[in-house]
Amino acid sequence: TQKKKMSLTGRVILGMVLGILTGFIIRSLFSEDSFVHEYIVNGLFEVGGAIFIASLKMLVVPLVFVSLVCGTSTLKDLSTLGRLGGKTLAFYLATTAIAITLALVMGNLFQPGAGADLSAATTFAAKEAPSLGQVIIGMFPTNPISSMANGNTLQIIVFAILFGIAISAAGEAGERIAGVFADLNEVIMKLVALLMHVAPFGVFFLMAKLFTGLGIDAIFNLFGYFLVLSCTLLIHGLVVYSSMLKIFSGLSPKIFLKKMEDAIMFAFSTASSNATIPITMETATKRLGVSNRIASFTVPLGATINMDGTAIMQGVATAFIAQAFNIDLTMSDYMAVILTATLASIGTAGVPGVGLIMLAMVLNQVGLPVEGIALIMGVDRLLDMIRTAVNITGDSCVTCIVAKSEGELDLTRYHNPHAGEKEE
Ligand code: DAS
Repeated sequence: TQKKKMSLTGRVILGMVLGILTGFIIRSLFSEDSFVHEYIVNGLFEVGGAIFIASLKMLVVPLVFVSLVCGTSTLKDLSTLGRLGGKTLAFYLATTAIAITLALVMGNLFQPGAGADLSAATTFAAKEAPSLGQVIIGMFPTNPISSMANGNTLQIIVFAILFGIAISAAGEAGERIAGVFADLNEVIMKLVALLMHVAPFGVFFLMAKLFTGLGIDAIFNLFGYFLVLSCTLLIHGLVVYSSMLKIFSGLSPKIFLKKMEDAIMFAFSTASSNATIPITMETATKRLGVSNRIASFTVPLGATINMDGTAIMQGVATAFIAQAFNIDLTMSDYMAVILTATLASIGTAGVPGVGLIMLAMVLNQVGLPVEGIALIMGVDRLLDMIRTAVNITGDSCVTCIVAKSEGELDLTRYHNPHAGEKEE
């Protein structure tokens, strides 16, 4: 699967490059009213791209509901794990909110999308974004089925968290339902994986259509996006987590990052937090000395609901797309983005590419053109690998902090550089 995964990465990048080249060739060789523009660009490319975007959006509702119910239903009987659950959730939400705020600051500081002015490239009319008060009130569903029918993901997230908690408190009946949701989760992640296989074609159509209408400068803005996003991910992964470890647990960040190497490489190459769970668990217990009771709760929960790297992508991408389409976001828009992206990153299951699916919801929430996703699709696979490594590093960092605060971290093992190596 390792080779296949890399070839998928290669195929997505190939789709992007061929799409851009095709767009430039058509733009320079054929006039607007030619047959090629009429039937290929506004026909095949438009339809192909629209179908791909629609299939991304199609997954948001089932993916968010099922993966989140799974994540929260792992909270076994709440009373004993109340303190543990509260602490873990508080740290996960705090690190994600820090991540998205950092991303918005960097996105506005370096303005990667400024000057791209792609508003000409699409007819998308930005919706009037709701005020923060409306966003918070609007988070609570009056009818969860209509929330799903209307794709109101914030309401689905709130309902899924409550439903998951009820499952964990419902004894045997809850256990049976939790099993059903675990199987559903498997199936839906398979659906995401299948969709990722057509991503190269979808990216080709989207980029070809987009770059038929655009000049070369839009590409330079893409590099700006890539640079700002990867720098923000590195700052968060290295600086924020190290300071948190130091402040909240007094543990050495150097030892932590050294021992996290394998898990980080695995997350990077698979671009999947879920696939990395066994490695993250192994690292947390055998190498960092966290008790199994803590790690078995915080790691799977983190892989499902703690996505700092993804939230960072959503913050930078939102700023980039707003700049590229010349749409000014107000302060309450940014607050809505922080709230939505923090909650959306909760609903992102840990499989390749789902962060992008959630981005569609964040963009919708603030009335930005979802078509803007086409701009960043091509480089997303690479960035997905980096942000997934950040995601699992955040999960392990909070795992160590919570374990230390519960007196369930074996310090001798933590400081032993060879702990966990080739243990039988
Ligand atoms: N690749 C996802 C993960 O496994 C995150 C994302 O798609 O943003 O964490």
